[in-house]
Amino acid sequence: MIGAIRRIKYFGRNREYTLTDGRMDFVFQSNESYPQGSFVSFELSGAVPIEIKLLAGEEAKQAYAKIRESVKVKSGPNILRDEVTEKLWPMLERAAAEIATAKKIGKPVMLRFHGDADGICSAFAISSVIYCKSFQQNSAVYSVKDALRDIGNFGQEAPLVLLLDFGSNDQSLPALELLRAAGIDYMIIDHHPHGKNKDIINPFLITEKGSRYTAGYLACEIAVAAGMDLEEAGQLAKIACAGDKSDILGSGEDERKKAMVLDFLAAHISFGNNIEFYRKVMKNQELFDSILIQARESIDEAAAKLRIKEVDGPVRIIHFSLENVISRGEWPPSSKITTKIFEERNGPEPLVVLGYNERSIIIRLNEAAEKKGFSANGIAEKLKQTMPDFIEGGGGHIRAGAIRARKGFVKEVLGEIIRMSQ
Ligand SMILES: [Mn+2]
Repeated sequence: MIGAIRRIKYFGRNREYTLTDGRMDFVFQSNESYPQGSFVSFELSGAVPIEIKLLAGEEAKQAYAKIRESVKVKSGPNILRDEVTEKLWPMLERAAAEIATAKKIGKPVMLRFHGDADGICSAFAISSVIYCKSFQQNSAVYSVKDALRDIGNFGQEAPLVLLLDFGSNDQSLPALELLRAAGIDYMIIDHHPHGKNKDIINPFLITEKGSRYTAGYLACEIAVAAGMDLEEAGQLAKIACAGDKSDILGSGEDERKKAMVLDFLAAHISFGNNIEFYRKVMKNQELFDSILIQARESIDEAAAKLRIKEVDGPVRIIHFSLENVISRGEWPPSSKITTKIFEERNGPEPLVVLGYNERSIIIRLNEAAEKKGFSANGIAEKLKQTMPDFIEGGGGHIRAGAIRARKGFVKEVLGEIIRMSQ
């Protein structure tokens, strides 16, 4: 027969193994070493092994496929049904089946989640259906260094590595190739524009407006299919969407507060296995409230220090340097301060708000400006064409986006945006 080693208990030098063939469990004892999550062909007489053989390569793959067939997941999508999520569903369902299978066979799972509210919600969702090790990732790239660490962390066991809310870009490819070479499966659940890699779970494979379907939302759909409570997942997905300013689930003030607290925590705790701490904070009302107050106060304080300039025209432009009020990677981030000023100044007249630091310009604009034909991603695209030497990247949505300029050229780019808007 064929099965997977799903659990190991140690008794002195002896071990008790639990095997599953997908339908039934078998228990046997042995002092031989079989890694958790590995596949074996076996013959038992009661609890006594007659023959156990570790399977590798093609045989292991077949054994995996056979067990996966026996795994059932809930059909969906359950949290949000629209044209995009219907098309995404086969991908999400496959992901749920992989996770449910990993759980069934005791395959170790490792999460790397992006260090913001959306990334944290993704990790909350997945870790609610399967035990995982989890690490916060503050870079948008899965680096060779990360991959080597992950390969090193699991000796004989081949884990499933999940990258949440990052990793679709081409810069992550060399590291992913290393994982493959080491026989480690990975899954990328992301909603950032992707490069050559199509072996990802990413709404950009379906639509150009993919970023609205945040990683946290996707992870919640997957988790529901793999057994997470639907109501709980629906709430979590709303926080993820609030964090990334997506309106697909109609997130409200309560979710925005929670997202703000998660963003604040992630900015202060740079990386490590802190998902349980984040969970604790969310359940401790007193701690939560005081963090929320601090998070908001520090944004207000930073906003009060700005020297704001205005340019009147068909759209009013408000711009300010963030350089003296932020420090890179720390709270409050440029985006939150710019949003704060935008919210203070927003009204019925067309308005574009530009907050800039050394390398980037954050853009926020209102509905009236949108009606006049302005869009943050449109401005970014235009600049990429008109001043390619000055621009490193940029994009976003209609009403919110950012542009990365080459060092020393931010002022020129800012000037060009103002000219464009006159
Ligand atoms: Mn995100």
